[in-house]
Amino acid sequence: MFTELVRVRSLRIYFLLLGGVFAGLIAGCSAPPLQISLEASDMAYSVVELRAVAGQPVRMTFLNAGALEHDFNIGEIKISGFKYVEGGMVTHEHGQATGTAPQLHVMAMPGERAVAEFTPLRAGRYEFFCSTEGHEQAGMHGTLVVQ
Ligand SMILES: [Cu+2]
Repeated sequence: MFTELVRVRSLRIYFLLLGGVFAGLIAGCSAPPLQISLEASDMAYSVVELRAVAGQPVRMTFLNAGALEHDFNIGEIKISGFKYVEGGMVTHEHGQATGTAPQLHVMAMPGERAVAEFTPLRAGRYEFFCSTEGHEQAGMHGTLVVQ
C-alpha cells in the first residue's frame, strides 16, 4: 500500500519532469531573439540601418546617450508581441511631429536605456525616426530592413 503510493508519486514526478523537458524543447524550437541596438545622442542615431527577419523576434536595446528626450518610431509596421524587457515608458507624449501615434515606439529618458522585444511580421523597408520635435529633420531617421 505504502510502496504503491510512493510509486504513484514518483511516476507523477517523472511525468512532471518529462513535461518540463518537452516544454523546454518546444521553447527551444522557436528562434532566439535577434539582438539589435541603437544609440541616440543629441542629435543623431548611431546607425542609419537596422536589420531584422520577418517572423523572428527582435530584442532591441535603445540607449539614450544624449541630454534630450529621444525615441524610436516606425509609423506603419505589422508587429506582434511588443513588450519592454527593461526600462521604457508605455505612456509619454509622442507623435507630436507626425500627429499620429506610431505603431512601433521605443523610448528612453536621457542617460537611460530601454530594451524592448517585438516580432516584425512582414518583409519590407521601414523608415524609423525620432518623434521629438525637430529631431527627424535634424537627421534622426533611418531604415529598418526586414528580410
Ligand atoms: Cu531625438
